[in-house]
Amino acid sequence: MLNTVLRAHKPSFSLPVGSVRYLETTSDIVADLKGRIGKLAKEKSAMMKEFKENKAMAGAPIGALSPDMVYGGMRGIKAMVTDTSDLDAIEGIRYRGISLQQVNERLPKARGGTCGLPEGALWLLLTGEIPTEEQVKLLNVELHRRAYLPGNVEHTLDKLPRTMHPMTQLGIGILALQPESRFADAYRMGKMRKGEYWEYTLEDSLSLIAQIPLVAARIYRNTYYGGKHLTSRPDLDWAGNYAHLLGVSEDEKFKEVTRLYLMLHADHEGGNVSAHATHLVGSALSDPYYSWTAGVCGLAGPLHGLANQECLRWLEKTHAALKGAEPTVENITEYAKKTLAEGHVIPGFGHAVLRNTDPRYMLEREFALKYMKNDPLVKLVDVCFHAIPPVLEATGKVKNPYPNVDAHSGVCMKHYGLHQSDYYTVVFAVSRTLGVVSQLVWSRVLGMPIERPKSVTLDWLHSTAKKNAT
Ligand code: AMX
Repeated sequence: MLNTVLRAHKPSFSLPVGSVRYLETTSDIVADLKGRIGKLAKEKSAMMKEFKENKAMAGAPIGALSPDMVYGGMRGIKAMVTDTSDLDAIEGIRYRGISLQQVNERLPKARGGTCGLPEGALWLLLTGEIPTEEQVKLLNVELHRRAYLPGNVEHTLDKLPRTMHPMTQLGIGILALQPESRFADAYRMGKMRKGEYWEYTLEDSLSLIAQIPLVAARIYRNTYYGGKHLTSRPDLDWAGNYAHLLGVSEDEKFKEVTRLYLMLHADHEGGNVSAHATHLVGSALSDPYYSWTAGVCGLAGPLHGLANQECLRWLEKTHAALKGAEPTVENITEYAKKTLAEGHVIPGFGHAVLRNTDPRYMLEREFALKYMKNDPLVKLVDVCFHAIPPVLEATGKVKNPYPNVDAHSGVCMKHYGLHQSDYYTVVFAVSRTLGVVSQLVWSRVLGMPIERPKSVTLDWLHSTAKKNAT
């Protein structure tokens, strides 16, 4: 069924040390994927065409702009088009209009599993369709075929200091893969027409998705297991194989929780730091490897992806402070107040857009209460769920006092032996690769231009606001 050919590639420019191989694919599943993206592209391109032809529509107001939006981190400014997912302040993230709860129910599962497969979520993000079991199976075959790391990339990763933060290692690893980019190669050689940009972006995206679990697992095993690596299992799905490569647990539930985690974190619309950074860099026609490296650097920030490592640390500190006492709403309320009084945020609570409990948190909570309810940290998370929102609400300034997904993820991972919290954001990054590359493909499908917003000086903003204030 599959007709995929690995061939040695002979590029015309000098290459770094190592065996760079390109994948020339004509597999039926990639053709199927491209066909479905193409079908949706017709519908979406018609909308874009209407904007181009109808000046009144293109210039119609869609919202007012005020100085607090400009100096306030661009909150509320509708300034990007991202079709893959949309974040509703109350319902949370929807992949192509479908709530996460529904996505989890409707996506194909691993044998005996209950969690939607993340590669199914990729299909949904790219095509707007829930894939069949057969499509997900073939997509996995395709991803396994692309799952290799050139020798020089392995060498680069293996030589990094063990003390270097895993996110720094990940950024280096993805950048080291950049010479694999078919998009960059085709652009450089002038053999790609504009209408083909998205297909080359898709090729790179699929390869990057196939490669990133290998990079991430290599970083983990180098940093915490003395460089003893495990080999991929082609019988496993994308996330199951990643869990296997990490090698922390033989428990099938660890594979299942990894599938859940990677499915839930796959996409979070376009304005969050890592997605926006990826989109911005991609808008300069930098390839997916360059673009996602930029996003990964953003994900490494403590107010964004790094928050999940901060969360586990905070929970561990709280657990230790209880000195063996059972967590209760009373003692956790006191501890949360102390954290605030010391000038720290409570990690895992609050959100820039959400104004409700994160549905991703609820899905992880459901899993945790089903499979690990006696874990002391799960019990603590449960008490925090009840105790912390009133404490944050009482500050009068926190717009969303409810938990976000990061408040639960670390505990689920730690339960199965993945306890190195410095590594958590890497797991997040593996998952988010699915969303950001889907967004890149669609930016190229829609022919989005280079981003170049106008910045203003503070003097201009101040004097203009003063003049216009009524
Ligand atoms: N603990 C203490 N204070 C908090 C808080 C929290 N969990 N969440 C918000 N606040 C404070 C802010 O620091 C801000 O204080 P300031 O006016 O003195 O600067 C005030 O409440 C208003 O903030 P906001 O409008 O409600 O949130 P925001 O959009 O500015 O920030 C976020 C959102 C997520 C950065 C913030 O809620 C936060 O720091 N939370 C803790 C870290 C965290 O969980 N991050 C993960 C986010 C999800 C992700 O990307 N993975």
